[in-house]
Parts: sequence; structure tokens; C-alpha cells
Amino acid sequence: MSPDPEPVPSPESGPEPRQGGGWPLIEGWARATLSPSGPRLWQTLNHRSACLSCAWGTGGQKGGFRDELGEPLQRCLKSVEAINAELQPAVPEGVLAGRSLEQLRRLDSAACDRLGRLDRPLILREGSRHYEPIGWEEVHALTAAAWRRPPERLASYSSGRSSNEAAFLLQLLVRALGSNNLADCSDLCHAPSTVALNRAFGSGTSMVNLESLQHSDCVVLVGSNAPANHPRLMNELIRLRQRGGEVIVINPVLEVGLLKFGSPAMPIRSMLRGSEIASMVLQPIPGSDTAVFLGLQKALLESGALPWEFVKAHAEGWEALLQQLEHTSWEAISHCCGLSREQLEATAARIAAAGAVVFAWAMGITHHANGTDNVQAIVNTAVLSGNVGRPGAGTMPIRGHSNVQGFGSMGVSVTLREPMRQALEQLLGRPLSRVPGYDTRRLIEAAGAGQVDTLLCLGGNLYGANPDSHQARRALGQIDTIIYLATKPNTGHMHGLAARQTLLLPVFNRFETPHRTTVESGNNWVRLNEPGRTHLSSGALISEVDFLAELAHRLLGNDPIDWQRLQDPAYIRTLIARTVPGYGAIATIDASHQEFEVAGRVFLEPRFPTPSGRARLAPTALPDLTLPEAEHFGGLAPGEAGLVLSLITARSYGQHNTVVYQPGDSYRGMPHRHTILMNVDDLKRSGLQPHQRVTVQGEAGALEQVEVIPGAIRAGAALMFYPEANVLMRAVIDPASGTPAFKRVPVLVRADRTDGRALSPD
Ligand SMILES: Nc1nc2c(c(=O)[nH]1)N[C@H]1C(S)=C(S)[C@@H](COP(=O)(O)OP(=O)(O)OC[C@H]3O[C@@H](n4cnc5c(=O)[nH]c(N)nc54)[C@H](O)[C@@H]3O)O[C@H]1N2
Ligand SMILES: Nc1nc2c(c(=O)[nH]1)N[C@H]1C(S)=C(S)[C@@H](COP(=O)(O)OP(=O)(O)OC[C@H]3O[C@@H](n4cnc5c(=O)[nH]c(N)nc54)[C@H](O)[C@@H]3O)O[C@H]1N2
Ligand code: SF4
Ligand SMILES: [Mo]
Repeated sequence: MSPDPEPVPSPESGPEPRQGGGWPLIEGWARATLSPSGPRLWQTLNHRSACLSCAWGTGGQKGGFRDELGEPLQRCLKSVEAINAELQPAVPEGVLAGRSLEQLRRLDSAACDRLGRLDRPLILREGSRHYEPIGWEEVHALTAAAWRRPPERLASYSSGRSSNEAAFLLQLLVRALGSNNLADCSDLCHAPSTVALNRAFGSGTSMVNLESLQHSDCVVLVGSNAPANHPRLMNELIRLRQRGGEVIVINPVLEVGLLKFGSPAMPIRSMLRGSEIASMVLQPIPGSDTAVFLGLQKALLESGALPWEFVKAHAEGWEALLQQLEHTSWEAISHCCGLSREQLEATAARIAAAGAVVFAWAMGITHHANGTDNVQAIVNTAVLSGNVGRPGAGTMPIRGHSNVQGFGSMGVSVTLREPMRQALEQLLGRPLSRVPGYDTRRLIEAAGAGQVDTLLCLGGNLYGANPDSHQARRALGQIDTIIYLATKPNTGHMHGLAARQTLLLPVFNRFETPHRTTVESGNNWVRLNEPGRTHLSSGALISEVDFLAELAHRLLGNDPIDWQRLQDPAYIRTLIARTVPGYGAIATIDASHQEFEVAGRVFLEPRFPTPSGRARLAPTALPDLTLPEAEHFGGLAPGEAGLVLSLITARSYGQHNTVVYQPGDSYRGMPHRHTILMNVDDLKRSGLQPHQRVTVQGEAGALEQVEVIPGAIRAGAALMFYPEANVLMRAVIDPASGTPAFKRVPVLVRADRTDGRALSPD
């Protein structure tokens, strides 16, 4: 095996804190559970429903703290944060209706969320500066009237927190009306994974389940900050290291929790001391992952470690990939990714030496203009190293929202797979429209061009989640009617307003819904949520299923199915069983209470649902990562300190997507959100100083008075928090998936002209 060219960086030499997890987690649990809402929090944690937060999936029928294998203590502080936000009292009467829009727009994300829970329907009518209360009967009448428009002028957007039943009903309604305009948050998230995995394996989700992960002896973790965003995955990584396995981290940022993590699920001493996570770290140039993986493949090829028989038997397209490997020089690879041949060879040697490798990735891979190629490059490496279709091995996209994968399975997507199309056509007794629908970015563009009359948002924050916030606001302002179904107010409800009327409608969350629902985790596990009760007893909330069934019934009556009957989620489940591939077991779940793995997703044999049964490999081009010159942004004055960087926009430790819970991110040493993480060499090179205030100028907008934080990030790159940074960027899209390049935003960073240190000393 080649020598390890560089040791894993020691967290002891980095900023405080020196590990992820550990004591702050215990403190957080104690604070939350001992607070006045503590008893209700415990009650909710023990409720038989899935965690609201991420798609790793915890809870459900086995009880609030268990994973799908029944293992206890699998609930993290993120889950507590999410529940606590839902247990807030109602927004006091008169706050949303009493304050003017100008006042409401001054609230930042955290302040919006802290207003409390939505508990009665509100409407903002044309010409008014205030939301005002409205009764449900008028809501239903207005909504149905707004949906009686030509199908191509109707659209929905959804965020993966709602149930499978609501998701299925939404797409069935939109499709029955003749539209495919089903934009979804996954368009901004893992769409490149779904596209690439479908092409390669004929199946768009993880091929690894939890049990299989527990048999792997190496995990390659790419572009994921799991300690913050999927904390329970850390338990699996700790155990993997304990059984002598490897964790290879590929990330331009040295995330402290990926070096060392203290998990409360471990014995108290190892929790406090922290466990080592990464056994190897590669810090590439952001956006260069195809080069990294091409390098790994080339090293496997050249070292003779390619399992030829396996590749020839179970893959096609390898000939073209081999040609690319032979014709791409090491110089080109290293130049693109900023890693040496030796580093890549050493990493490939470890992959080759491991018995079974799981390749796992998140937004650092998908949020690029070549996101789909990035995923294909991971797929190529997994296949060329013989790590697909075996226990303990495979490809594993780490999904985001707790039911985002369920939304995809239910057909909430602009691309409907053929078996489901046929089943839906049979159910509805008519052909479905073949006009391509609007995904999230096309929806914004169509709205901006005045081509959308009515938009229904099932959760989420379409305004806050999109690139180029000004464009998003203008586009939404061209739509006649927007209907927001939400649990809590967010910035989208203040800035993403329709031209004629905006309705803001309160819904039950997962643990309050008065009927049973299901969700699907990123590991293909379908969980059952038992009926619950809300603490907002004097409010007028509605279940998402009830709302959608009422709308469908008003629009379509009994044509061709009895839409009112869809108010019964058990009946929806029978339709899901008939139409959604792999979901047959849901037909009996009401009687059996048996949660299940979606059939046909986890591959323990190298036979895939492609026409040939083989995995499809394809060459992946090296991207051109040249950054524009300062002049592109208006330039620097002679002697002015500043430089052009490639900006990563990511989550802080204390936020869930556009919803911010805590102001800072102590793990990256960023004390507040108006900060930019930069490499010390870049500071020296540009004449900027640590903690100086700078202007960050993007192609669509600028942010001033941003504090510079020196940190463990690769030179040439910087990191800021989303959604605030979304004003900076133009929407640059991966053409294969429609997903924006949120992780490679060209910006000019320059000293604030109002700052005393604006000019460099000479
Ligand atoms: N607590 C919490 N949990 C969450 C969420 C949340 O907001 N808060 N959001 C949920 C959702 S919807 C999602 S999608 C997931 C997101 O989970 P992640 O994908 O872990 O979240 P990000 O903050 O986007 O961080 C991505 C990581 O990619 C790295 N990265 C950036 N650019 C590159 C690159 O070019 N190459 C490589 N190899 N790495 C790169 C960044 O340094 C960062 O560590 O989390 C889910 N869970
Ligand atoms: N710059 C930048 N932009 C990004 C990203 C990034 O990394 N960088 N990440 C992208 C990613 S991965 C994603 S997934 C998107 C996220 O985009 P979205 O999913 O659109 O946004 P969220 O902030 O998760 O939406 C939160 C809102 O959902 C509502 N909600 C919560 N629970 C429920 C429920 O049970 N039912 C209903 N009806 N509503 C509910 C609440 O009102 C809450 O305010 O953002 C994307 N945008
Ligand atoms: S890892 Fe994800 S699903 Fe599990 S408890 Fe934490 S937030 Fe919930
Ligand atoms: Mo996401």
C-alpha cells in the first residue's frame, strides 16, 4: 500500500471546540427537557412518529428513540430543536394581522420562526398592507376558484416534511388536472443524485440500508457535514472505526465533527473524550470532485487493483470510461482538484484494500453546475472498485428533509417514471399530459415571465431557498394567487407575495395530525406516524390531506374517482399500493403496523433494474473552474485589499434550511451569521485581516459589513451561510438536473470602504 502522504489533521490544533458533539449536546438536552415545555417535549419524543428533521430517519412505530433495527438512543438534539419550535404557542393574535408588511419584512429568519405557530388562516388581499383573518369556507372557495385555470398556468412547490399520503394526493390532483408542474425542494437538493443513479442503476435512491452499512469496512464521505446535518450517521461511523474500518472524508472544509465526535449514544467516557472519525482527509478545490474520483479510478487502474471480471460481468460503458482514464493526465487531474497524484494513489490503495466500501455524499457533490456528473463519477468509482451490489458496499446519497425521498416515490417530480405513469393512467382512466412540467428553477422563470396564475406551496420556503433572492421575490410577485400551507411563519410569507392574493394556511405537523400517515427515510424505510393531538386547541388548523382532498373534490367531484374519499388516508394508501413501485406492503400497514423497506431498492446482488441488468458507466468531464477576474465585479481600486474567491453556501450548526435557530456556529469558529470563513493564506495574499469587515460582491448582489473569520478551509474557497447569502448569486444550473450551483459562487471579497483598514498598508 502507498504511504499516507499526510496525517489526518489533528482537531487539537484547530479552533475551539475541538470535537463535534460531546458535552454541549448533554447541556442542550438538559436545557430543553428541564424547560417549562420539557414534559410536552418528552411526550412528543416518545410519540410513535418519525423525527421531523432529517432523512436519516428515527422514530416511527418502534417508538420515538429507535432506528429501523430497533436500536435505542437514536435521537439527536436536532430533533429536539425541531420539536421545540413546533411546540411554541400560537402567533399572538394581531401580530401577523396587526403589523404592516414593511414591519414584517424586517424580521429575519430566526425572528419569523420565533413568532410562534400559525393557528388560523390568513389572507393578504390586493392593495392591503396587512394579512387579515379569513374563514375556512372562504379559503376553500377562493382556492378552488384560483385553481380553475388552464393546467399549464397552475403549479405546486413542496418541501419534504409532509406525509406520503399528502404528497400522493398532491401529484394525483395536479396530474388529473392535466399539469406536470410539480416543483419540489429536491430540485434544489439531491436531484442530481436521482438523475445519475437512475441512469446508472435504474433506481434513484440509496442501494444501501442501515444493516448493510453496518457490514461495511470503509465509508467514503463526500461533501457532507453529517455531524450537524445527520448526527445519527455519526454513530455508524464511530462503530465502523471501532471495528477497525476506515472513514475517508473528502471536503474542502475541515469540519471539526468529521475529525472527532462525541456521541451521546456511546458510553459517557467516550462521549466526553470524543471518537476519531476520519482516518483520511482530502481537501480538494470546491467543484472538482469529478477530478478527485477520476484520479482514484486512474490509480485503481494503474495499480492493477481493478476487479476486471466483476466490472465486465456487471457493468456496461466501461470501455469509454477506460479511454478517458488513459487519456487524462495526472497533471490535468491534479491541476483541477488541487490534490497530488500521491494523495490520490494513497486513497485509492485504501479503497482497494477495504473489503466493502460505501460511498456516501450530500450537498457538497450535488450543489454544482456539474452535480449530476459528480454523482456519476462516484458511481464509476464504486463500480470500478467492485463496491456495488454486495452487502456492506454501495452508493448512498444522504437525503435532506425527513420525507423528501417519500415525495419522490409518490411521484412529486417533473419526471414520472414509466411504471408509475402507466399505473396512474389506469387509475385515472385517461392519458396523462406529456408536457414537461416546471421544476423549481423553471417555475421561478415561468412565474417571472407571467406564465403562472396559481401556486400552491405545501410547506417550504420557495423564496428563501432559491438563488438570487431579488429575482425570486419579483417572480413570485407575478403570480396571481399563492397558497402557503405551513406550520410556522417564515421569510417567504413576508417576501414571496402574490400579485392578487396570498393565503397563509395553518396545518398540523406530523405528530399532531389526527390520522395515521407514513414517511420514507433516505435508507428506503417506510415509517408509520400514529395519530396525535395539537397543543393549539383553540386554533383552526387543518390536515394537509383534508385540505387537498377538499380542493380536489371541489374541482373534480367524482371524476374519475371519488375525490372526497381521499380524505381517508387509509384509502390513499390502497391507491399508493396499486400505483407506486415497491410500495405494495403499504396496503396492509393499517392492520399490520409493520413498517417496511421499499421493495427493489437495496441491492445485495450486482443485478440492477436497467435493461441489461448491468450498471451503466460513463465518462465525466473535468470542469473548468477558472474564476472570473475582479473586473467582472467592478474591480479593485489600486492598492485596495481584496480577492476573488469561490464561495460555498452551507448550513450553520444551528439552523434547519431557511429556518435559523441559533445565531452562530461555534464548530467553525463563526460567532454570528454575518461572517465569511476564509483561509489564512488568502488573507495574507489579499491584504485582508482577520475580523475585518468586508463587502462580499456576487453576480446578483452584495452583502456589506461581513466579518472575516480565518478557518480551516482550502485556499481559494470561502464559506458563508445560506439563506442570507442567496442575495449574492445568479442561478447557475446543472443542466441535467436543474439544481443550482450553491457551493461554487464566484464572489469578490474586498475591504468595506467604510472600514478603517480598507486599504492595505503599502
Ligand atoms: N441540522 C440540520 N440538519 C439538516 C438540515 C439543516 O439545515 N440543519 N438540512 C437538511 C437538508 S434539506 C439537507 S439537503 C442536508 C444537507 O446536509 P449537508 O450536505 O451536510 O449540508 P451543507 O451545509 O450543505 O454542507 C455540505 C458540505 O459539503 C462541503 N462541500 C462544499 N463544496 C464542496 C465540494 O465542492 N466538494 C466536496 N467534496 N465537498 C464540498 C461543505 O464544506 C460542507 O461540509 O441536511 C439535512 N439535515
Ligand atoms: N444558498 C443555498 N441555498 C440552498 C441550499 C444551500 O445549501 N445553499 N440548500 C438547498 C436545499 S438542500 C434545500 S432542501 C432547500 C430547502 O428549501 P425548503 O424545503 O423550501 O425550505 P425549508 O426552510 O426547509 O422550509 C421550512 C418551512 O416549512 C414549513 N413546514 C415545516 N414543517 C411542515 C409541515 O409538516 N407541513 C407544512 N406544510 N409545512 C411545514 C415551515 O413553515 C417552515 O418555515 O434549500 C436550498 N437552498
Ligand atoms: S439524525 Fe436526523 S432523523 Fe435522526 S434524530 Fe437526528 S435529525 Fe432526527
Ligand atoms: Mo436539502
